[in-house]
Amino acid sequence: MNERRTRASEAERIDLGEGAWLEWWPDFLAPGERPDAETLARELPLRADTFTLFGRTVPVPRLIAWHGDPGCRYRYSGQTYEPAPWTPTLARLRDVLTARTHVAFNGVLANYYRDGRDSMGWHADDERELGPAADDVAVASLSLGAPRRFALRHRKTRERREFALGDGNLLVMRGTTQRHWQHALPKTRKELEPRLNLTFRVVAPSHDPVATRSA
Ligand SMILES: O=C(O)CCC(=O)C(=O)O
Repeated sequence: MNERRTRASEAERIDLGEGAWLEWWPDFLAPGERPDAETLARELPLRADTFTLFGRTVPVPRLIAWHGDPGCRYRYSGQTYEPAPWTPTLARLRDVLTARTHVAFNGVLANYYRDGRDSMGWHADDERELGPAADDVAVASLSLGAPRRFALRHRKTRERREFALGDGNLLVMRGTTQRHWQHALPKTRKELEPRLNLTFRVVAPSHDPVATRSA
């Protein structure tokens, strides 16, 4: 990652009220800095998981890998993810993110969407172990590969915000966003190339984070 480059954009802060805000970096990674989504995906131990719905075993509609510092465990739908070590590319991206956002991320969830049928249901990343603070949970979502629509909705008012997340975009959810809003990556009928999304997080290493996301 070349820190000498002229940064293509700075963060735009989008205030959502109630202590929630977003940092939107449309060109967080300049074209020469972006790892190729497919090359990076091949380096990760992406796995196809299942979850149980009304007693049935259903495939999670995406592939997943969890990387992080030792002790940063992630538990999801009854499965515990021990962190795989940082790969050189993931570590480089983490360091760039930390330098620019001033948040010390220690884990990253990779979600690989093979095509438009892969998706993420409505959920909030509201596990109590996520930080850096209870009233400032930082989830930094870096997109690589095919563009996808990302939606946020307020839990009570149902107000919606949408973003077209493309290659090299960064959307950071901050403050109390996870408390008041949910987010999702809807399915689409469009013919799409794969997308790799990296959500960098701050996990308290001494706890077992318990995720509440839906598939
Ligand atoms: O792929 C995305 O943009 C969404 C990822 C997400 O919602 C999550 O990891 O919590």
